[in-house]
Amino acid sequence: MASRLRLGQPSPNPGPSPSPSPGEGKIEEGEGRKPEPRREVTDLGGGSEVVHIPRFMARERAWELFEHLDKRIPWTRPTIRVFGRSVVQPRDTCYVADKGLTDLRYSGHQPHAHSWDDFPVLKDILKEVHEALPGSHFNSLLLNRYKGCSDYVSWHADDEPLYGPTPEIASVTFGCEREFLLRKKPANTQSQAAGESGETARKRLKVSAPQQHSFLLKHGSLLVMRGYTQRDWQHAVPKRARAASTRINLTFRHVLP
Ligand SMILES: O=C(O)CCC(=O)C(=O)O
Repeated sequence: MASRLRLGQPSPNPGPSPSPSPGEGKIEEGEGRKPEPRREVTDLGGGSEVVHIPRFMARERAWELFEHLDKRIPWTRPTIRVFGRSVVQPRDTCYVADKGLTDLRYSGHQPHAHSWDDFPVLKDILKEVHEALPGSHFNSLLLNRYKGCSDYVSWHADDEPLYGPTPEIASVTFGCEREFLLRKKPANTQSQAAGESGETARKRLKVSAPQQHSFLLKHGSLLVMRGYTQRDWQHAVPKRARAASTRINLTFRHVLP
């Protein structure tokens, strides 16, 4: 199908503009502006927070973007190191970043940093994300493509030092909806370092199972992790038998200068 994407066109649903002052937030009928999409804020405690905007982007525009990204992004499926073994990463990926930033490296893999200038569409989406999240300044983007139910991302935190202690990570979903899980990092990391599993440590210490949250990330949604979420929590997109079609996910991040 030919892409009907009109580059540089403003979104029909551009999201909220910079923070309203007190009393300014209410949208009056007849003003000709669309109401801001609903935001669900989950306080995870301890200075960690998740903001979920299920209808961040209008459906039709999100499908146009899906088609475009699916075809035009130079997706690769790299080999990474997990627990000392080389494995093919269970999803496609691509990385885009400002010039001159510290290189990203994860699981023994250093992705090539493409230029934003090669992908005007990604610049448009970045602009919309910045408008929805006043004060944010994302300068890099990790894209993921899950080609079906067997593609996934396992439990991890984006706690690399290049993102700093309290990174804000904004994640936009296109296509097949998938479950996104968050679980509290095990309290006793020392016993794990000593070779004891989290489960064994929990039993020995009579600690209950970690707190967990689940979000259904739908087509056109935005999910933001903030504060100490990367320090104190892990996240995952598990395999799901019913998630048969492709999902594309864009995670915008700020690499420290
Ligand atoms: O696909 C997602 O929603 C999450 C991706 C993710 O966890 C990551 O890129 O670190």
